[in-house]
Amino acid sequence: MVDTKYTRFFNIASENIIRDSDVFNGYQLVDCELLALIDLCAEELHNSVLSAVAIQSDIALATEYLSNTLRSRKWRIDQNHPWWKELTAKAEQNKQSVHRMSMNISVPLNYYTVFKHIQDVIPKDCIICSEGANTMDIGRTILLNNLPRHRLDAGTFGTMGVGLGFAIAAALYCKDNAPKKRVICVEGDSAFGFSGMEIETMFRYKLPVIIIIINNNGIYSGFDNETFKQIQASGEPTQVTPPYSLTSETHYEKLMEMFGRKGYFCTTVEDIQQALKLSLKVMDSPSLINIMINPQADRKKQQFNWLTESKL
Ligand SMILES: Cc1ncc(C[n+]2csc(CCOP(=O)(O)OP(=O)(O)O)c2C)c(N)n1
Ligand SMILES: [Mg+2]
Repeated sequence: MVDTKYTRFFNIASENIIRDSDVFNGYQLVDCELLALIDLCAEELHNSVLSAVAIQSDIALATEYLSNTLRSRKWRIDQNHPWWKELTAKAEQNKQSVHRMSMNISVPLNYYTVFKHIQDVIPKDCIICSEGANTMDIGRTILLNNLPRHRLDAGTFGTMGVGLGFAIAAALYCKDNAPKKRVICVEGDSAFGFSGMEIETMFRYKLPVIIIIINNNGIYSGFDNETFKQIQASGEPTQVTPPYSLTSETHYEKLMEMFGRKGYFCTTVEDIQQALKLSLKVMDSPSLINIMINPQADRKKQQFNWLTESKL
């Protein structure tokens, strides 16, 4: 049962708004950019695009309510319906293309391969803090959470600079409440730059956060070493260096040496596995794993622009 005190239904004209006829015969509900949004925070409703149905609720309560209601109305999906067939075919296609990319271990690595091999090794109850553009967006789809309140990332407005602070707060929580739980902080190289010196705080408080930098020499993408050098040699650096590109192959892992420890610079899947294995043993300081990927690596092609376009 849904506790109506905590579940508020916005813009549902009547209890009967979701009928199978609405979904299947007209364009009323299907032909909109976002069919339904369920979110705990009222300010998130309609924040991205206008949704046909916006529900402020705990997701567990809302889905339970929806499935009970649909069941009581004996609503069912005809598995041969074109809408359902198209949806399942598309889901399968997506799964296969992600699988194909994540199995490609050729160097320089791509995002999907890196995340798959991180996901394979990290504890399933860890807290994941993450920020970046591609790093955060692709990471959300592969680095999964089984438990609630175990992901802290830059959220709707994508503000960079919050990742290490989040990781420190999460690690302090773990220290007192769940000493065996690990905090994994997955940062794009640009995102890391915003508050990277918080690593000093992690050393000071002996917090065993594992910082993983996904290094593509830039924001969304960058240049390989050679191209970057050529660009810089072509004129005044402030004029010729594109604002989205960062210094190529920066050895962020050397920050660890300021505190007398060693970080890891990884280019292959084996490097990543070894670095993670060793980092998971360290309990008295942060670890830093700097993973070089292909600076031109990109996300899987998106069909809908509204998934990625800026709202500002
Ligand atoms: C405070 C702030 N400044 C600037 C931005 C613009 N911005 C969005 S994502 C991003 C960094 C993305 O690059 P990176 O972290 O390297 O991730 P990548 O996409 O390369 O994987 C920046 C600077 C922002 N979101 N917040
Ligand atoms: Mg980057």
